[in-house]
Amino acid sequence: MSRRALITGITGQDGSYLAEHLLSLGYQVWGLIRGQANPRKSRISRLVSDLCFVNGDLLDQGSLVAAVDKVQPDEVYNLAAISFVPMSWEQAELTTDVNGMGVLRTLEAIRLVCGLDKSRNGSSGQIRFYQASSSEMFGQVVESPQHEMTNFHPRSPYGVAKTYGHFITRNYRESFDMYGVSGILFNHESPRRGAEFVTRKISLAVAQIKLGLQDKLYLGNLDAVRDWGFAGDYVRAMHLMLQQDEPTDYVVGTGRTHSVHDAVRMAFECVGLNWRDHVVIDPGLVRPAEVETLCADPSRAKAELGWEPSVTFEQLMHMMVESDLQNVSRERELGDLILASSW
Ligand code: NDP
Ligand code: GDR
Repeated sequence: MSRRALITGITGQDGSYLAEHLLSLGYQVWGLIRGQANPRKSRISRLVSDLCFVNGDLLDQGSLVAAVDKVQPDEVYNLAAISFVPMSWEQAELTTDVNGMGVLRTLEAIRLVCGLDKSRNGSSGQIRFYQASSSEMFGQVVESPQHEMTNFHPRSPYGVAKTYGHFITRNYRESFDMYGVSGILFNHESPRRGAEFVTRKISLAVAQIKLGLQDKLYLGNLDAVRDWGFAGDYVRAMHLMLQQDEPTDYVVGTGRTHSVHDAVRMAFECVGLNWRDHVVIDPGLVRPAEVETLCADPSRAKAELGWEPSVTFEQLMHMMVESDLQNVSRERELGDLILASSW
């Protein structure tokens, strides 16, 4: 019988890539869907006939118990979150509830369902749990590059809530002998990235500017430095983490850094334009507490999982600009332009 995976956050960037990856490995893939007519279900429309769906919300404990009980998964990937950092200052309580308490609720749902089902006794009957932890937990860095033992100093309500999710996953592993791991993933992007995040905001604006639909791109801190990779590579690491004999946490990133400034320059170069003619700094887009620089040390993931990234940052920006040129051209023909982010 094929293995069964339950993915929360399946309509997000990572959920869509992970679903594709697990389907390609022969898994039966279930996605947790919330709301009545989820608008983002279109992101996985090409997969809909291959997927199964179950209703649930990370804010609702009962719905999670019912979902886990119905699906009886071998593996649960908790990718659901409010994932845009600036939003977490505007809706701090909601962010804490979804990104922090939501992890606890998912762990409790697994514990309850496993506890009720006597056939799940022993490690072979365990439901394995993956938590989407984040490099934002490092925040104001005390050492570089950052590895699994680096101390956390989160700089946003998002980072603080993710840190709770990280530690409660570790605590359930230690307290109840659950198979739970956290992937501390650094920024990863793709043509499916939400339009608020800086790489996609840039690639979309470059396409609109190239096609004469926009002239200026407003950005915040161009000096911020990140370790950016390709989302398709990172979901492979998530799956590998759950296949290890012993559960432990892993840092996943490329070990290479670029600034927002580099991203802007590369994206405009892709279409033969000079970024200086179009980019405007908007102080309103600078964050209340910025994470200035992050760089991964993925040595453990490379050594123990055999994981390697396959896409360079240059290739990633190129891929995103090409994709948005096609998207914007198509939308222009349909008279239905993709809305630029106001963030
Ligand atoms: P997205 O923002 O693209 O997707 C977030 C998903 O969470 C959506 O499917 C959304 O569903 C779902 N969601 C939000 N609130 C709830 C809720 N209350 N109940 C159930 N589902 C909910 O994020 P990514 O795919 O980029 O990221 C996946 C995870 O990885 C997130 O947890 C993020 O914080 C974390 N992460 C991401 C990194 C990155 O660089 N991408 C790096 C490190 C960590 P809906 O369609 O209903 O809104
Ligand atoms: P981040 O990603 O906050 O690192 O979180 P984002 O792309 O939003 O910001 C990266 C850096 O770019 C700077 N920046 C801008 N960012 C945005 N969005 N818009 C701008 O106009 C702009 N100008 C400069 C930011 O200040 C920041 O320094 C992402 C999310 O996916 C999280 O969920 C995840 O946990 C982390 O990556 C790892």
